[in-house]
Amino acid sequence: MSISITQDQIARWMRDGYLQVSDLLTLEEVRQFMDHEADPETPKLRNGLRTHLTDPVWKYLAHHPNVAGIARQLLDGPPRIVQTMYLAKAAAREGEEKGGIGISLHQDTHYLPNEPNTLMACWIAMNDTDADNGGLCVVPGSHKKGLRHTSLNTDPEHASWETEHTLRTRDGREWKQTIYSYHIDGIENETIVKLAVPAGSGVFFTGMTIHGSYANRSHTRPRFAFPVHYVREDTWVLRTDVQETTQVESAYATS
Ligand SMILES: O=C(O)CCC(=O)C(=O)O
Repeated sequence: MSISITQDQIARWMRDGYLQVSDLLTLEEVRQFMDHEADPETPKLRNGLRTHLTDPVWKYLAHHPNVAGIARQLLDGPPRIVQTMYLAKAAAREGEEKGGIGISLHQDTHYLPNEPNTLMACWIAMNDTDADNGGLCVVPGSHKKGLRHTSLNTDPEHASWETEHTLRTRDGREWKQTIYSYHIDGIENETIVKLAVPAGSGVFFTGMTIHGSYANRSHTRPRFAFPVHYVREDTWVLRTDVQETTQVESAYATS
């Protein structure tokens, strides 16, 4: 029997732009994923942001009825999988202040333009995560204030990158665009909520919700997370590398 969310949870999602849900995965499912990642054969199954097409364990998570089923409820329609990622952040080494660095506070719609904008994520904790080990941060209500102005991140607290992508509209217009590590200026510290998300629990957030993370400052605890990004089936994703989305096979368990 898969988990489904209540009207009250849907109202909170609409108000806050995110929703934390407990026990999406059992601890056994979390353990199976972590064992799989530790297997030296697993990297052969990698396929960039589309590893859910080539790795059966990633596929299982992206189609998981608790994850994709709740995405279906929140999107009010069938979800399609856009991308999957595994974000592992090492603990700080002895004598060092920080381990794995964070991802600057951003809105995913900047990274994954899509029309109509139905982009959402489910960020699943694969161990106990919180402010100390570089857990997920969100700015509640930020999804209601439009796409924010961005600059290139230069803070060593957060990763920095620039990648050129091809974008294509539904009617075939095509252009190149540099996608970079977006930094949103002017976010007030007190509006940032640092979430504590235990292993197997997850956070759903919209493509417009400002979120990100800071460096891992724990000297004993790494941080592991598996985000899956979905759009509703009527949506066109502009980036050609992830334009071909995947129909969810098991989401219908909750409908
Ligand atoms: O886990 C993190 O550090 C940030 C995750 C994130 O930005 C995302 O899943 O879109």
